[in-house]
Amino acid sequence: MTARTRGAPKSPRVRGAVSPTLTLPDRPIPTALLRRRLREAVVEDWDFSNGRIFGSMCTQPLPEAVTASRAFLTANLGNPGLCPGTARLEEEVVSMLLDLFHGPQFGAGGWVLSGGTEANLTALWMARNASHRNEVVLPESAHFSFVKALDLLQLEPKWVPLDAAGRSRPEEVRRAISSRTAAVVAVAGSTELGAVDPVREIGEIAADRGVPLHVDAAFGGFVLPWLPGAPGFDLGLTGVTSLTVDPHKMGLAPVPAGVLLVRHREMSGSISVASPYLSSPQTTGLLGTRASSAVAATYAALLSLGRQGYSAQAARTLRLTRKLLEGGRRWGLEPVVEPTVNIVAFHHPNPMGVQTWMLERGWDVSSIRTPSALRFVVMPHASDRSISGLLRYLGRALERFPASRRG
Ligand code: 0PR
Repeated sequence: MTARTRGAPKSPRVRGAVSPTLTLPDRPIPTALLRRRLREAVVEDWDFSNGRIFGSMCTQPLPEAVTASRAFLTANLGNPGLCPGTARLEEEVVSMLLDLFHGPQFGAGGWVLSGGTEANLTALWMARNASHRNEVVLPESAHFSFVKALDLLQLEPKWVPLDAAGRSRPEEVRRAISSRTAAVVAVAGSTELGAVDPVREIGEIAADRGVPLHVDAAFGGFVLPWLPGAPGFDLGLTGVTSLTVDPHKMGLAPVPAGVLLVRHREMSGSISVASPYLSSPQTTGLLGTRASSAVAATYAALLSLGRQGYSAQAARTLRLTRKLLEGGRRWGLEPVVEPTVNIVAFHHPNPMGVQTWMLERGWDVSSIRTPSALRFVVMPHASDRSISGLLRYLGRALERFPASRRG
């Protein structure tokens, strides 16, 4: 991996806006020129190799997973008849993950998708169509992919307030469920704080009321199984009917790769449509063309790491998270919650000030608005060295933007 340089942040570009001087050339441009342009662009993008990215849930993927992804770049699982090899790998991936996340031995299913957004949308889509109901009970910590899904599916949110540790409150969930509830959502590793909802209690409530419970473990799914004493969150718990887990986050597959697992395979019947001119009479899910590369990459990541590899990775990133936590405390920073997974957030009155100052010096950190806080995701590309560097720069940033302790 080449080390990439980066300059000061550029002024934000409007997404989708194009330069009026760019037109499709009449003739092919020389390959050398094309490649130079691509090289110029690729070095502008941030790279994980120097361990300075702390605001992203993506990371440097496993080399074997990248190789696998490249080998399947031109295959399209959207037409499974042409891709029996990918279809078999997808079944094996789903089978391994159902085993890891304690799915039932018979009748369960799942798909490799493009990421957490598609998995969460698909779960709510199935729940809505199967129930003909129009409300979803979800914690205030739910990722914004749910806001998109609710909008697209025309579902009404019933927001559940969080406890002091940033977790959904089971009693509030119970109160919010009604005869209009299509699904309940719980999060295992929330985007902002890494909080894990009390899925066991929420699952019992959901089962008792006869509504499906979808667990978003997009981030936590490849960490929590290996943390001693971590709360339960998966299909082994009563009431949990579906689960999102993202290989392209802590799973070490390249982007894009998400997985949706379902307790009952027939749940997908409500979102299947006829596809008479394809090799299969029915197609399930949102996308038509599907990247076989995501399946191959996930397969390769799972088999290259195994339980031992993921366990070691979870232990290492948690150790680095604690190092950052202790260092932050030494600078007078107070964590918003004690970290459960490899995410830590510190109260700060002006996180954007710190974020911008750090960005100008080549460090990517992120922030939260409520409560006002600096946020760090300690991904596998972080190292002891990069955490020490981060703390050094953070100390300097805090001289300019002091932290005020919470009263
Ligand atoms: N569920 C949870 C708990 C998530 O944290 C995320 C994404 C999703 C679902 C959606 O997953 P996809 O983005 O794969 O569809 N969390 C990250 C976030 O919003 C994704 C991300 C990462 C976005 C890096 C931007 C970025 O620079 O922070």
